[in-house]
Amino acid sequence: MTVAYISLGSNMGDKVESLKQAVALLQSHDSIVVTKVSSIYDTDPVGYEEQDVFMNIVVEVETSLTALELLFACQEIEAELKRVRIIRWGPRTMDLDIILYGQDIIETEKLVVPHPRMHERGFVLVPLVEIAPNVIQPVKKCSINELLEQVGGEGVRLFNKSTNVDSFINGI
Ligand code: GSY
Repeated sequence: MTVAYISLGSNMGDKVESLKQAVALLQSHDSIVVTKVSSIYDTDPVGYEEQDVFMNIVVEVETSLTALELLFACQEIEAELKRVRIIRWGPRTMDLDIILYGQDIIETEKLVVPHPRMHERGFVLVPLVEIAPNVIQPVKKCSINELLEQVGGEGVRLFNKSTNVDSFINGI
Protein backbone atom coordinates (compact mmCIF):
# COMPACT_ATOMS: atom_id res chain seq x y z
CA MET A 1 0.00 0.00 0.00
CA THR A 2 1.23 3.47 -0.82
CA VAL A 3 0.02 6.73 0.71
CA ALA A 4 -0.47 9.33 -2.02
CA TYR A 5 -1.79 12.90 -2.11
CA ILE A 6 -4.02 14.20 -4.90
CA SER A 7 -4.95 17.85 -5.53
CA LEU A 8 -8.47 18.46 -6.89
CA GLY A 9 -9.59 21.73 -8.44
CA SER A 10 -12.69 23.01 -10.20
CA ASN A 11 -13.75 26.40 -11.55
CA MET A 12 -16.82 25.63 -13.64
CA GLY A 13 -20.42 24.73 -12.78
CA ASP A 14 -21.28 23.53 -9.27
CA LYS A 15 -17.74 23.35 -7.92
CA VAL A 16 -18.58 21.90 -4.49
CA GLU A 17 -20.72 19.18 -6.05
CA SER A 18 -17.98 18.34 -8.57
CA LEU A 19 -15.40 18.03 -5.78
CA LYS A 20 -17.73 15.76 -3.80
CA GLN A 21 -18.43 13.59 -6.84
CA ALA A 22 -14.71 13.29 -7.60
CA VAL A 23 -13.93 12.20 -4.02
CA ALA A 24 -16.83 9.72 -4.12
CA LEU A 25 -15.50 8.28 -7.41
CA LEU A 26 -12.00 7.91 -5.91
CA GLN A 27 -13.54 6.23 -2.86
CA SER A 28 -15.59 3.83 -5.01
CA HIS A 29 -12.47 2.55 -6.80
CA ASP A 30 -11.61 -1.04 -5.74
CA SER A 31 -7.95 -0.23 -5.10
CA ILE A 32 -8.21 3.25 -3.55
CA VAL A 33 -9.22 4.21 -0.01
CA VAL A 34 -9.65 7.92 0.70
CA THR A 35 -8.25 8.41 4.20
CA LYS A 36 -8.28 12.21 4.60
CA VAL A 37 -9.95 15.17 2.90
CA SER A 38 -8.87 18.77 3.48
CA SER A 39 -11.24 21.68 3.86
CA ILE A 40 -12.46 23.37 0.68
CA TYR A 41 -10.64 26.56 -0.32
CA ASP A 42 -11.62 29.36 -2.70
CA THR A 43 -8.46 30.11 -4.65
CA ASP A 44 -7.47 32.80 -7.11
CA PRO A 45 -6.57 31.37 -10.52
CA VAL A 46 -2.87 30.77 -11.13
CA GLY A 47 -1.54 30.83 -14.69
CA TYR A 48 -4.32 32.16 -16.92
CA GLU A 49 -5.89 34.76 -14.60
CA GLU A 50 -8.94 35.87 -16.65
CA GLN A 51 -11.14 33.09 -15.34
CA ASP A 52 -13.42 32.30 -12.42
CA VAL A 53 -11.99 31.51 -8.99
CA PHE A 54 -11.24 27.86 -8.29
CA MET A 55 -12.26 25.64 -5.43
CA ASN A 56 -9.44 23.36 -4.35
CA ILE A 57 -8.98 20.49 -1.91
CA VAL A 58 -6.29 17.86 -1.33
CA VAL A 59 -7.05 14.24 -0.42
CA GLU A 60 -4.87 11.53 1.08
CA VAL A 61 -5.39 8.05 -0.35
CA GLU A 62 -4.04 4.60 0.36
CA THR A 63 -3.68 2.56 -2.78
CA SER A 64 -2.27 -0.66 -4.15
CA LEU A 65 -2.16 0.92 -7.64
CA THR A 66 1.14 1.92 -9.18
CA ALA A 67 1.60 5.67 -9.69
CA LEU A 68 0.77 5.28 -13.38
CA GLU A 69 -2.36 3.25 -12.62
CA LEU A 70 -3.38 5.95 -10.13
CA LEU A 71 -2.88 8.57 -12.86
CA PHE A 72 -5.17 6.60 -15.20
CA ALA A 73 -7.79 6.33 -12.42
CA CYS A 74 -7.62 10.12 -11.95
CA GLN A 75 -7.93 10.68 -15.69
CA GLU A 76 -11.00 8.43 -15.83
CA ILE A 77 -12.62 10.50 -13.07
CA GLU A 78 -11.81 13.72 -14.92
CA ALA A 79 -13.39 12.25 -18.06
CA GLU A 80 -16.45 11.10 -16.10
CA LEU A 81 -16.95 14.59 -14.73
CA LYS A 82 -16.65 15.84 -18.31
CA ARG A 83 -13.62 17.97 -17.92
CA VAL A 84 -13.82 20.89 -20.35
CA ARG A 85 -10.54 22.60 -21.11
CA ILE A 86 -10.46 24.85 -24.15
CA ILE A 87 -7.64 27.19 -23.09
CA ARG A 88 -4.34 25.87 -21.68
CA TRP A 89 -4.28 26.81 -17.96
CA GLY A 90 -7.94 27.81 -18.47
CA PRO A 91 -11.33 26.81 -16.97
CA ARG A 92 -11.98 23.17 -16.10
CA THR A 93 -14.80 21.24 -14.40
CA MET A 94 -12.37 19.02 -12.56
CA ASP A 95 -8.64 18.54 -12.44
CA LEU A 96 -6.95 15.80 -10.40
CA ASP A 97 -3.17 16.01 -10.01
CA ILE A 98 -1.02 13.47 -8.18
CA ILE A 99 1.07 15.58 -5.82
CA LEU A 100 3.00 12.91 -3.93
CA TYR A 101 3.18 9.11 -4.30
CA GLY A 102 4.84 7.88 -1.13
CA GLN A 103 8.41 9.15 -1.20
CA ASP A 104 8.83 8.12 -4.86
CA ILE A 105 10.49 10.41 -7.39
CA ILE A 106 9.08 9.70 -10.86
CA GLU A 107 10.06 11.45 -14.05
CA THR A 108 8.45 9.92 -17.11
CA GLU A 109 6.80 11.42 -20.16
CA LYS A 110 3.33 10.71 -18.74
CA LEU A 111 3.90 11.50 -15.09
CA VAL A 112 6.18 13.63 -12.92
CA VAL A 113 5.89 13.15 -9.14
CA PRO A 114 6.28 15.04 -6.84
CA HIS A 115 4.19 17.43 -8.92
CA PRO A 116 6.75 19.80 -10.46
CA ARG A 117 4.92 22.99 -9.41
CA MET A 118 3.51 21.88 -6.04
CA HIS A 119 6.14 23.80 -4.04
CA GLU A 120 5.12 27.15 -5.60
CA ARG A 121 1.32 26.75 -5.44
CA GLY A 122 -0.55 28.04 -2.40
CA PHE A 123 -3.70 26.31 -3.67
CA VAL A 124 -1.91 22.97 -3.24
CA LEU A 125 0.16 23.69 -0.12
CA VAL A 126 -2.55 25.31 2.07
CA PRO A 127 -4.96 22.32 1.86
CA LEU A 128 -2.05 19.85 1.93
CA VAL A 129 -0.56 21.31 5.11
CA GLU A 130 -3.89 20.68 6.86
CA ILE A 131 -3.68 16.91 6.34
CA ALA A 132 0.07 16.28 5.91
CA PRO A 133 2.11 19.04 7.60
CA ASN A 134 5.14 16.88 8.36
CA VAL A 135 5.29 14.82 5.18
CA ILE A 136 8.57 15.34 3.33
CA GLN A 137 8.67 16.48 -0.29
CA PRO A 138 11.41 14.12 -1.49
CA VAL A 139 12.91 16.41 -4.16
CA LYS A 140 13.02 19.57 -2.02
CA LYS A 141 13.82 17.46 1.05
CA CYS A 142 11.71 19.59 3.36
CA SER A 143 8.28 19.31 4.96
CA ILE A 144 5.01 20.67 3.55
CA ASN A 145 4.98 23.09 6.51
CA GLU A 146 8.36 24.45 5.47
CA LEU A 147 7.33 24.73 1.80
CA LEU A 148 4.22 26.71 2.77
CA GLU A 149 6.28 29.04 4.97
CA GLN A 150 8.42 29.85 1.92
CA VAL A 151 5.43 30.53 -0.40
CA GLY A 152 2.68 31.90 1.89
CA GLY A 153 -1.02 31.37 1.39
CA GLU A 154 -1.91 34.47 -0.60
CA GLY A 155 -5.05 34.10 -2.75
CA VAL A 156 -6.24 31.03 -0.81
CA ARG A 157 -9.31 31.45 1.43
CA LEU A 158 -11.07 28.86 3.61
CA PHE A 159 -14.54 28.12 2.16
CA ASN A 160 -15.84 25.25 4.27
CA LYS A 161 -14.25 23.32 7.09
CA SER A 162 -14.29 19.59 6.44
CA THR A 163 -14.22 16.97 9.22
CA ASN A 164 -14.00 13.50 7.70
CA VAL A 165 -14.38 11.66 4.42
CA ASP A 166 -18.04 10.63 4.93
CA SER A 167 -19.17 14.07 5.99
CA PHE A 168 -17.37 15.56 3.02
CA ILE A 169 -19.09 13.24 0.54
CA ASN A 170 -22.51 12.88 2.19
CA GLY A 171 -22.76 16.04 4.26
CA ILE A 172 -23.45 14.00 7.45
O1 GSY B 1 -3.39 22.45 -12.04
C1 GSY B 1 -4.60 22.65 -11.49
C2 GSY B 1 -5.46 23.57 -12.29
N1 GSY B 1 -5.21 24.98 -11.98
C3 GSY B 1 -5.57 25.66 -10.88
C4 GSY B 1 -6.23 25.29 -9.68
O2 GSY B 1 -6.63 24.14 -9.44
N2 GSY B 1 -6.41 26.31 -8.76
C5 GSY B 1 -5.99 27.58 -8.98
N3 GSY B 1 -6.21 28.48 -8.05
N4 GSY B 1 -5.35 27.95 -10.11
C6 GSY B 1 -5.14 26.99 -11.05
N5 GSY B 1 -4.52 27.10 -12.23
C7 GSY B 1 -4.57 25.88 -12.78
S1 GSY B 1 -3.89 25.51 -14.32
